[in-house]
Amino acid sequence: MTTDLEKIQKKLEKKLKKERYQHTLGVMYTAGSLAMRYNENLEEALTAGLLHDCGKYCAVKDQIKLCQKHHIQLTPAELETPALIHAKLGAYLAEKKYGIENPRVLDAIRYHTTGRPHMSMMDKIIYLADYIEPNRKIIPGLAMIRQLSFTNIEQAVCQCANSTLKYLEKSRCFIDPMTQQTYEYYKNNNDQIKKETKGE
Ligand code: DGI
Ligand code: FE
Ligand code: FE
Repeated sequence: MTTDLEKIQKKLEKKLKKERYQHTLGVMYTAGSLAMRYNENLEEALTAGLLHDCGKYCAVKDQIKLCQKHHIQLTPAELETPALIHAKLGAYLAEKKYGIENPRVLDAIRYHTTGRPHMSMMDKIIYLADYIEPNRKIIPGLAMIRQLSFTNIEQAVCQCANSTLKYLEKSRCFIDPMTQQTYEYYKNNNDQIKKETKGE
């Protein structure tokens, strides 16, 4: 591991609660494995995985205060759903406090919770690594998404978005339009690919 990554890791170990830190390491190594599989830059994937939840080092109330202090604009959806704020705040902190300049890494952190249409390979890797890392609680469909992540990343993103949406609907949570758009984009995309391979 490079000294940069080691330094960030030490800092995060101090800032994050034990479980969140364990999850963070799980996401880092899973992102690294996916980067190897899909020929993505390994160092960048490890960095994004390591920092993806750095915005979670404090309570939601303080996350909102930090956003106000640093003029980070929150959408109505984010204000409605505080669980979403750490992604945008995390991208800001990664840049300003951890010295990350690479826009691919910063975007992967920014969109790791909701996803987005037209995700880059780095976005997809972090989005999935967050969902499938080894410490995640086993839920129905997880084994399939874990396997798909390494065999068909487009389909894995679609299934992951679908499963998140179903869970949010069941729990009657407010759904960010971006979460919905991610699912719709990848569902249509995969339907299109299926049609093309069938020769329709
Ligand atoms: O930070 P983590 O716990 O590792 O995971 P995360 O950043 O993917 O997501 C945090 C939570 O946000 C997770 O329970 C799923 C949820 N989430 C994702 N999209 C939406 C959402 N919650 C609501 N209410 N609305 C959304 O659109
Ligand atoms: Fe997160
Ligand atoms: Fe996470």
